[in-house]
Amino acid sequence: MELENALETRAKQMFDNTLKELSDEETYVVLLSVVKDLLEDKKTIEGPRKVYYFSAEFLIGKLMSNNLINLGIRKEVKDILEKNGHSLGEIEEIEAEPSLGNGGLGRLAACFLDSIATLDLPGDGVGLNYHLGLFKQEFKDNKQYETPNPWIGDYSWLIPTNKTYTVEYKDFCLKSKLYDLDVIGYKGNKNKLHLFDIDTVDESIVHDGIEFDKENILKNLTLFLYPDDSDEDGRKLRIYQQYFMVSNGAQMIIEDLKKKKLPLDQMDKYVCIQINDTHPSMVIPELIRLLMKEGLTFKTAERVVSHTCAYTNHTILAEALEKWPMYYLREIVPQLVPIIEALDAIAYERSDDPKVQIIDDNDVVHMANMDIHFGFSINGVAAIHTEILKESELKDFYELYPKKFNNKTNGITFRRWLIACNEELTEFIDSLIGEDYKVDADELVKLKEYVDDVDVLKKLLEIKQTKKNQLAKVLYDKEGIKVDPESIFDVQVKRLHEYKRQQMNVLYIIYQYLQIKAGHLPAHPITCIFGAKAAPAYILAKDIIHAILCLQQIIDSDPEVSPYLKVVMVQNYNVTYAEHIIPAADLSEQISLASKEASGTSNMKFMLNGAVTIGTDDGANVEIHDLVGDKNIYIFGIDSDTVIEHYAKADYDPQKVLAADPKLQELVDFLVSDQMKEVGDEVCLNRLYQDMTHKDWFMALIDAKDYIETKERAIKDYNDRYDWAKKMLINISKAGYFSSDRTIKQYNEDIWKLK
Ligand code: 26V
Repeated sequence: MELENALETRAKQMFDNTLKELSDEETYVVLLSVVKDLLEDKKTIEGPRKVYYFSAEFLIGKLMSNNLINLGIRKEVKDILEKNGHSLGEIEEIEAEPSLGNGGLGRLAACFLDSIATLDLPGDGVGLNYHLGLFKQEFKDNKQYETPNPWIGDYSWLIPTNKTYTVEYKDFCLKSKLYDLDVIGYKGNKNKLHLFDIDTVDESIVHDGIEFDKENILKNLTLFLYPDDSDEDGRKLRIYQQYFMVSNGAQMIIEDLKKKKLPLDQMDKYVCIQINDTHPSMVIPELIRLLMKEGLTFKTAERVVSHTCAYTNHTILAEALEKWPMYYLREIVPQLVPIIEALDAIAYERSDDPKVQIIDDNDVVHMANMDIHFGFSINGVAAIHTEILKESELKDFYELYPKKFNNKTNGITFRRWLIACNEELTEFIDSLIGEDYKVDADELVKLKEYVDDVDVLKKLLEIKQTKKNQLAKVLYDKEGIKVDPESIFDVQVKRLHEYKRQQMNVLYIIYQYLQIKAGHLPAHPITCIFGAKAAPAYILAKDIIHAILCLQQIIDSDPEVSPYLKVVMVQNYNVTYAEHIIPAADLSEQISLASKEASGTSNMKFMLNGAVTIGTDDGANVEIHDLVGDKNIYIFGIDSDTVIEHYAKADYDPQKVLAADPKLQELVDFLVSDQMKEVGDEVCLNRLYQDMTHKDWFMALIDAKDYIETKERAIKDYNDRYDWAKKMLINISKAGYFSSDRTIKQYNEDIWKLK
């Protein structure tokens, strides 16, 4: 009643109308305003020590449904709105999605904030308020185009604050403005996500898609996430952004300690900074610099900062580990240069091995190396990933600092990836095992009791069908594409990268297409669903998108094939899309080249929603495999040791693989067939063909045969519906381990030690 009154009163105040008479847009605004007030009233989590999660990305997604769930009022709000002629689902859709992340790394940061608050731990996020986020993706002529993705309207969850700091660059200073977002724990108290910004950003400088003047820092600093760094100005802008983020965050932390009259030379007692990948690494020299300005000696500042900062590594791809030429830093943040040089000298005293140097012989700063020398903890994000770091990628560091290394297998918040996105499954699980699993995810194992219960299995299949029907409608509404909801929904959604091997899935589609054309129908009709953005300057990734879209067109216009095979690549895959797609998936494609996917997190989301994984023994797939057993996952491909050996010996040659397998050659040749060229761009298709047949750096061809055979087996198995439902149930029952509540408990016990 109270809530209904609050909504009615606000409707009157804001729109001089009753809830019933409001448009959906107005209803959203009223609801937003009331919920923001409820959040404001919540207690801020406090404690003797606080973690600050520094991250260039927070892929928070739309916030309404999550906030309602965590406030414990979603059902009530839904009923009130329904009574007044509104659908909560439709109102939630109105919110613009902030795209403040690229993929897994940014989404992980958002899941972590949810879990930190849910566990009642004091912990805030520190990041940037990108006005246009990551680009919005559109397809035209079977190609990706990028456009801006504005998300901050007149009404948003952002809370403007009075906090402002001065950030110094070589040639000018910027005054920051801080916006906060409340992060509410599940039925609990709140923390904050701090997003720094400047007042002078000017969205009107963007033209021709996402082009803008990269040198005009005053106008562009917080325009986009990860501006195109294929040119020097883009790379420099990234340094401007990163320094802005860390300097503001560091100043805020010091200000807070001073306000509380806590001794700065014991900062590590009160504060822990988690450095999410290398983007915030400059926080180390910046904190030292600021503490020295506060009167600490370099030695004390270096010691206290080394005990405050912890680093998470999210990739072993060398090209993704940031290295900044010293002359960039001299040009942009010269005040950090003497500090980085002093840190490099200390590191050199500890080891003169060039592989662990901070500044290399070409005067380039290796950010990860600085984190490892001057952070007290280094963690990987899945068991196999951490082992690879210790045994090969960071071996020399591991020998130097064995105690600093630890593993924290990633996790996902069940509040968003089950409760919010799959109400039907949530209600069913509640009815079987109660609701305790929502705060203690391991409780899901209780579902195993039902593995032979035909009624339960039947209901599970029914729920999956419901989610598939819902997705079919979304695909029709958003893309104008009709899919058969009775077909197998085979899904690969993730950033487009060669190591993730969407191109291998392309080869499977070609295989299936040619089979059907030859009169061999698949065991069950298949819909291959893709979602992926390619970095604007990543040519080959764009070529792969092009190949997928060309296949989509060819198959669509072939009535002989389309009843059995369908390809759908959705435009602008984002968190909201994921919330529709993941609950509807039958098969979860996790087919990275073994050793290259640090963890993956969509694999966990699919599993929790009852999809069965087809994948390599890579990242967290290894742990999923261990938990569900061989019968409930489809594993294929060479293992990580073999991959690492191939790289070490430099002996992988795609030509050899093709020479030994003429059928595979036929599939690859299709990429440059007349049929493809008729609908596609010859230059793109030839480039992809050349790369695949002469380079294939991520070894798609070596695993292609095994992948196709394994997938065929999965598709056959799908037809034994009860046996498949058992696989689904086992996957759900074992997903508890992948709750980010577990991950955060481990971060807290081993690294942060907050309570
Ligand atoms: C970044 C870049 C930057 C430009 C060159 C190509 C490239 C390739 C990969 C990356 C990834 C950077 C770090 C990252 O996003 N890692 C992801 O982190 C997730 C959360 O831990 C994890 O689940 C994914 O496996 C991992 O790829």
